[in-house]
Amino acid sequence: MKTKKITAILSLLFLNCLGTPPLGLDPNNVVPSQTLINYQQMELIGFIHFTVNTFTDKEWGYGDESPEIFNPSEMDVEQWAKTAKAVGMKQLILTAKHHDGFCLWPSQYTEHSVKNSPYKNGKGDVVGEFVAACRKYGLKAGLYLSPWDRNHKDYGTLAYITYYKNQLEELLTNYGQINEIWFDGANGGDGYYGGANEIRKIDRDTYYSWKDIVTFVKNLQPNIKIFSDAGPDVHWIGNEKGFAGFTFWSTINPKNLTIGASKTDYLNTGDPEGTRWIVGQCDVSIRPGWFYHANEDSLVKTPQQLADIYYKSVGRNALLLLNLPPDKRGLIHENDVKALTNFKSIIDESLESDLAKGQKASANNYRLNYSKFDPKNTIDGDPDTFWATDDNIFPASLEIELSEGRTFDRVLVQEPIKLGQRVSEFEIDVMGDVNWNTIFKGTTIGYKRILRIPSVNTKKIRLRIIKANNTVAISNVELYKSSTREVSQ
Ligand code: FUL
Repeated sequence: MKTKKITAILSLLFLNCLGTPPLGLDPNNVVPSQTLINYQQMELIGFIHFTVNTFTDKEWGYGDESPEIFNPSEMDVEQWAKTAKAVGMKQLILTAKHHDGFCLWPSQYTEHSVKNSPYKNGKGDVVGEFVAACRKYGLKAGLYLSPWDRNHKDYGTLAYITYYKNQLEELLTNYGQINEIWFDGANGGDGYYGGANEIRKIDRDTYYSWKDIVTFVKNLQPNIKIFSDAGPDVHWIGNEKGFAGFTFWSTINPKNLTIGASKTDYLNTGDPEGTRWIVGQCDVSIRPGWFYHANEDSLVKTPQQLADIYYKSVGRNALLLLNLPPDKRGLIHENDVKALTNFKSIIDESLESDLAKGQKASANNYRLNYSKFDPKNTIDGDPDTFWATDDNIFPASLEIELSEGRTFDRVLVQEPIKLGQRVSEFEIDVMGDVNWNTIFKGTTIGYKRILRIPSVNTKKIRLRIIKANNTVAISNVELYKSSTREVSQ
């Protein structure tokens, strides 16, 4: 023990002499910006799909709809924000324009918009009302502007790109701060196109000049997060079921990505060799369709299904973007609200009381034996403090001893991602009568990993990190007993 202390003091002096920050731990080469860390911390966000499709009962409008049909009877944008807030969402993203080209704001560049609808006698601006409601309820606002436009006569030519940029400029200058812009990958095909009624194909790699559009957007809103299946800030998870891969890296290689044509498997797992930090986002609708259809009122996902999706997205180091499509009244339907309320109670009950907090934590090693890296930091409830080992300690083993035997079936683990994502293989053991039993074998952790394990009663649990791409650092370990209303997976 004495020698350990002396070594620690000598190392401290040595580091200080070198001028290295005392007791530092070097970050990985690829780390997220603070803006992306803040973004990831939102965890749960919502999507609002609402347009002419809501009134025509379609998923993809052809682009020939009359604006006259856009006529919500009890429109209440604040109900969307209140519903999102109540379930714990931190942001909403609205389809300002879907593939049909109909604009929910009175764009000066087209007649295909709310300004020619009966809604508020053409004086309405759903984007403006939406942004105001988000602000009022403390939510960030995001906008979806479909690159594909089945209404516009120039779609497929350069003139349309100018139109698209003009629309981006309207949206990103007239409504204050927009936290996210969503570029969908669906592109080109048949449409109205100003009456041409034909098929138009575009070259996904070159048509939009995405690089220019990204620069254009960032010039208008430097803090905005750009979503697409190629990032550059947030990327699609590769499916519309809301599931990130069992292994999921927040790092990825942009060279392997093309907006509208990235490989879905690659998006679903990320890339341990990735050269850029791009946050993963899992989009899924609470109903089978993205838009409201009365015949899907009985097909709203159950609270248990939503909880499963939550564990496979937020619980796998990604964000969950859950779609809540308003109906013809302009309201999120009662069935959806009910499912959301119950989903929230289930998650709250399941992750309510952390059995590890304030118990005893020890490790086979901690960096320089210095308190900044003490294993206790994993159970202090503070996500900014962490346990770290000396270099090249594998397995790194963290043990939590509970004051009495406790039953739990959820283990939440976090890495301090400001240092990068490191862990690629870990195991969870619990102490049986005499021996440790391995109850879970995992791969990645990242910002947050929530493991669903068979219910176990024990006094001791151990997290063993077997492989990582750098020195092990873990910020948080929490233990929970799930709600009886949750179906264990
Ligand atoms: C897809 C679109 O085609 C759907 O209509 C929906 O907007 C979904 C979120 O993205 O690619």
